[in-house]
Amino acid sequence: MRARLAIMASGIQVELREIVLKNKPAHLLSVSPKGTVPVLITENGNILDESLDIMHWALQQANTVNWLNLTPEQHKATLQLIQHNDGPFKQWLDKYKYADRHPEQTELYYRQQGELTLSILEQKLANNTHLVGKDPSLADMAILPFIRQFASVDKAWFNAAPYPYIQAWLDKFIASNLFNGIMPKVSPWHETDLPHYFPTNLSN
Ligand SMILES: N[C@@H](CCC(=O)N[C@@H](CS)C(=O)NCC(=O)O)C(=O)O
Repeated sequence: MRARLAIMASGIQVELREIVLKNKPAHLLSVSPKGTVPVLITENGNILDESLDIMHWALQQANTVNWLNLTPEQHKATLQLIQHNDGPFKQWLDKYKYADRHPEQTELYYRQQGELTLSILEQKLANNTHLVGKDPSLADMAILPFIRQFASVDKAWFNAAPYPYIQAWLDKFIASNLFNGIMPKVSPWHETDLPHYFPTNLSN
Protein backbone atom coordinates (compact mmCIF):
# COMPACT_ATOMS: atom_id res chain seq x y z
CA MET A 1 0.00 0.00 0.00
CA ARG A 2 2.81 2.44 0.85
CA ALA A 3 4.56 1.69 -2.45
CA ARG A 4 1.35 2.32 -4.35
CA LEU A 5 0.83 5.60 -2.47
CA ALA A 6 4.28 6.85 -3.48
CA ILE A 7 3.89 5.75 -7.10
CA MET A 8 0.47 7.36 -7.37
CA ALA A 9 1.61 10.59 -5.72
CA SER A 10 4.67 10.76 -7.93
CA GLY A 11 2.56 10.86 -11.08
CA ILE A 12 4.38 7.94 -12.65
CA GLN A 13 2.87 4.81 -14.08
CA VAL A 14 4.05 1.23 -13.72
CA GLU A 15 2.91 -2.09 -15.04
CA LEU A 16 1.13 -3.82 -12.17
CA ARG A 17 0.97 -7.55 -11.54
CA GLU A 18 -1.28 -8.39 -8.63
CA ILE A 19 0.05 -11.40 -6.73
CA VAL A 20 -1.84 -14.03 -4.74
CA LEU A 21 0.59 -14.81 -1.92
CA LYS A 22 -0.54 -18.44 -1.74
CA ASN A 23 0.32 -18.89 -5.41
CA LYS A 24 3.42 -16.84 -6.18
CA PRO A 25 4.39 -16.75 -9.85
CA ALA A 26 7.76 -18.32 -10.71
CA HIS A 27 8.88 -15.04 -12.25
CA LEU A 28 8.40 -13.22 -8.94
CA LEU A 29 10.51 -15.81 -7.12
CA SER A 30 13.16 -15.75 -9.82
CA VAL A 31 13.67 -11.98 -9.50
CA SER A 32 13.23 -11.90 -5.70
CA PRO A 33 13.63 -15.32 -4.05
CA LYS A 34 12.46 -14.05 -0.64
CA GLY A 35 8.98 -13.94 -2.16
CA THR A 36 7.57 -10.85 -0.47
CA VAL A 37 5.61 -8.12 -2.17
CA PRO A 38 5.98 -5.47 -3.36
CA VAL A 39 8.72 -5.96 -5.93
CA LEU A 40 9.49 -3.38 -8.58
CA ILE A 41 11.66 -3.86 -11.66
CA THR A 42 12.95 -0.57 -13.03
CA GLU A 43 13.38 0.12 -16.73
CA ASN A 44 17.09 -0.62 -16.48
CA GLY A 45 16.42 -3.91 -14.76
CA ASN A 46 17.14 -3.03 -11.12
CA ILE A 47 15.11 -5.07 -8.66
CA LEU A 48 13.65 -3.21 -5.69
CA ASP A 49 12.06 -5.63 -3.25
CA GLU A 50 11.56 -3.45 -0.20
CA SER A 51 8.53 -1.16 -0.10
CA LEU A 52 10.58 1.73 1.31
CA ASP A 53 13.07 1.48 -1.54
CA ILE A 54 10.17 1.61 -3.98
CA MET A 55 8.83 4.70 -2.22
CA HIS A 56 12.22 6.40 -2.49
CA TRP A 57 12.60 5.39 -6.14
CA ALA A 58 9.16 6.78 -7.02
CA LEU A 59 9.58 9.98 -5.05
CA GLN A 60 12.99 10.69 -6.55
CA GLN A 61 11.43 10.82 -10.00
CA ALA A 62 8.54 13.01 -8.95
CA ASN A 63 8.09 16.68 -9.15
CA THR A 64 4.53 16.49 -7.93
CA VAL A 65 5.05 15.84 -4.21
CA ASN A 66 7.57 16.93 -1.63
CA TRP A 67 7.52 13.95 0.69
CA LEU A 68 11.32 13.81 0.63
CA ASN A 69 11.84 17.54 1.17
CA LEU A 70 13.09 17.13 4.69
CA THR A 71 15.50 19.00 6.91
CA PRO A 72 18.26 16.84 8.42
CA GLU A 73 16.28 16.72 11.69
CA GLN A 74 13.11 15.70 9.89
CA HIS A 75 15.06 13.09 7.97
CA LYS A 76 16.42 11.66 11.20
CA ALA A 77 12.98 11.63 12.82
CA THR A 78 11.54 9.94 9.72
CA LEU A 79 14.10 7.15 9.84
CA GLN A 80 13.47 6.58 13.53
CA LEU A 81 9.71 6.50 13.13
CA ILE A 82 9.79 4.13 10.18
CA GLN A 83 12.33 1.82 11.81
CA HIS A 84 10.16 1.63 14.89
CA ASN A 85 7.04 1.07 12.80
CA ASP A 86 8.55 -1.65 10.63
CA GLY A 87 10.19 -3.31 13.63
CA PRO A 88 8.47 -3.56 17.02
CA PHE A 89 5.16 -1.95 16.05
CA LYS A 90 4.60 -4.25 13.08
CA GLN A 91 5.35 -7.29 15.23
CA TRP A 92 2.75 -6.27 17.82
CA LEU A 93 0.29 -5.36 15.10
CA ASP A 94 0.57 -8.81 13.51
CA LYS A 95 -0.03 -10.45 16.89
CA TYR A 96 -2.93 -8.11 17.65
CA LYS A 97 -4.50 -8.84 14.24
CA TYR A 98 -4.12 -12.60 14.68
CA ALA A 99 -4.24 -12.93 18.47
CA ASP A 100 -5.82 -16.39 18.17
CA ARG A 101 -2.62 -17.62 16.50
CA HIS A 102 -0.53 -16.24 19.39
CA PRO A 103 -2.27 -17.59 22.49
CA GLU A 104 0.78 -16.95 24.73
CA GLN A 105 -0.72 -13.48 25.38
CA THR A 106 -4.16 -11.93 25.09
CA GLU A 107 -5.43 -9.66 22.34
CA LEU A 108 -5.62 -6.91 24.94
CA TYR A 109 -1.94 -7.35 25.77
CA TYR A 110 -0.94 -7.10 22.11
CA ARG A 111 -3.09 -4.02 21.67
CA GLN A 112 -1.51 -2.38 24.69
CA GLN A 113 1.97 -3.03 23.28
CA GLY A 114 0.86 -1.36 20.05
CA GLU A 115 -0.54 1.53 22.01
CA LEU A 116 2.95 2.38 23.24
CA THR A 117 3.61 3.39 19.64
CA LEU A 118 0.27 5.16 19.28
CA SER A 119 1.22 7.36 22.25
CA ILE A 120 4.42 8.42 20.49
CA LEU A 121 2.57 9.21 17.27
CA GLU A 122 -0.21 11.03 19.14
CA GLN A 123 2.39 13.27 20.75
CA LYS A 124 3.99 14.05 17.37
CA LEU A 125 0.62 14.84 15.80
CA ALA A 126 -0.38 17.05 18.72
CA ASN A 127 2.65 19.23 17.97
CA ASN A 128 2.38 19.22 14.18
CA THR A 129 -0.28 18.47 11.58
CA HIS A 130 1.80 15.57 10.29
CA LEU A 131 4.43 13.30 11.78
CA VAL A 132 7.52 15.36 11.06
CA GLY A 133 6.09 18.72 10.03
CA LYS A 134 3.03 20.53 8.83
CA ASP A 135 2.90 18.74 5.46
CA PRO A 136 2.45 15.07 4.65
CA SER A 137 5.78 13.36 4.01
CA LEU A 138 7.43 9.98 3.72
CA ALA A 139 6.91 9.15 7.41
CA ASP A 140 3.13 9.69 7.25
CA MET A 141 2.68 7.69 4.09
CA ALA A 142 4.95 4.86 5.19
CA ILE A 143 3.21 4.52 8.56
CA LEU A 144 -0.46 5.36 7.93
CA PRO A 145 -1.29 2.02 6.27
CA PHE A 146 -0.17 0.21 9.42
CA ILE A 147 -2.16 2.48 11.72
CA ARG A 148 -5.17 1.87 9.52
CA GLN A 149 -4.71 -1.87 10.06
CA PHE A 150 -4.33 -1.37 13.80
CA ALA A 151 -7.51 0.72 13.90
CA SER A 152 -9.42 -1.86 11.84
CA VAL A 153 -8.89 -4.72 14.29
CA ASP A 154 -11.48 -3.23 16.66
CA LYS A 155 -13.00 -0.09 15.15
CA ALA A 156 -15.32 0.57 18.06
CA TRP A 157 -12.42 0.48 20.51
CA PHE A 158 -10.23 2.65 18.27
CA ASN A 159 -12.93 5.27 17.72
CA ALA A 160 -13.40 5.64 21.48
CA ALA A 161 -9.69 5.51 22.35
CA PRO A 162 -7.88 8.65 23.56
CA TYR A 163 -6.01 9.40 20.33
CA PRO A 164 -7.84 12.36 18.79
CA TYR A 165 -4.90 13.49 16.69
CA ILE A 166 -4.27 10.04 15.26
CA GLN A 167 -7.98 9.61 14.56
CA ALA A 168 -8.13 12.91 12.66
CA TRP A 169 -4.91 12.13 10.76
CA LEU A 170 -6.20 8.68 9.78
CA ASP A 171 -9.67 9.96 8.84
CA LYS A 172 -8.15 12.59 6.57
CA PHE A 173 -5.95 9.98 4.91
CA ILE A 174 -8.86 7.59 4.35
CA ALA A 175 -10.91 10.40 2.81
CA SER A 176 -8.06 11.49 0.50
CA ASN A 177 -8.05 11.07 -3.28
CA LEU A 178 -4.66 9.46 -2.94
CA PHE A 179 -5.85 6.69 -0.63
CA ASN A 180 -9.00 6.13 -2.66
CA GLY A 181 -6.94 6.08 -5.83
CA ILE A 182 -4.89 3.09 -4.70
CA MET A 183 -7.77 1.05 -3.31
CA PRO A 184 -9.57 -0.34 -6.37
CA LYS A 185 -9.12 -4.12 -6.48
CA VAL A 186 -6.98 -5.54 -9.26
CA SER A 187 -7.38 -9.10 -10.52
CA PRO A 188 -4.46 -11.46 -9.99
CA TRP A 189 -1.95 -11.53 -12.81
CA HIS A 190 -1.74 -14.43 -15.25
CA GLU A 191 1.07 -14.97 -17.70
CA THR A 192 -1.25 -14.58 -20.68
CA ASP A 193 -2.74 -11.23 -19.54
CA LEU A 194 -2.26 -8.00 -21.39
CA PRO A 195 -0.29 -5.48 -19.29
CA HIS A 196 -2.31 -3.74 -16.59
CA TYR A 197 -1.09 -0.29 -15.57
CA PHE A 198 -1.15 1.48 -12.24
CA PRO A 199 -2.51 4.03 -11.83
CA THR A 200 -4.88 3.14 -14.65
CA ASN A 201 -5.56 6.78 -15.36
CA LEU A 202 -2.73 9.22 -14.79
CA SER A 203 -5.08 12.15 -14.31
CA ASN A 204 -6.41 10.53 -11.12
N1 LIG B 1 9.92 -5.39 4.45
C1 LIG B 1 9.05 -5.78 3.43
C2 LIG B 1 7.89 -6.56 3.99
C3 LIG B 1 6.99 -7.00 2.92
C4 LIG B 1 6.02 -8.05 3.38
O1 LIG B 1 6.17 -8.69 4.41
N2 LIG B 1 5.01 -8.25 2.55
C5 LIG B 1 4.03 -9.27 2.82
C6 LIG B 1 2.68 -8.88 2.30
S1 LIG B 1 2.13 -7.35 2.91
C7 LIG B 1 4.46 -10.51 2.07
O2 LIG B 1 4.83 -10.42 0.92
N3 LIG B 1 4.48 -11.66 2.72
C8 LIG B 1 4.92 -12.87 2.06
C9 LIG B 1 3.98 -14.02 2.26
O3 LIG B 1 2.97 -13.87 2.97
O4 LIG B 1 4.24 -15.06 1.65
C10 LIG B 1 8.58 -4.55 2.66
O5 LIG B 1 8.04 -3.63 3.29
O6 LIG B 1 8.76 -4.53 1.46
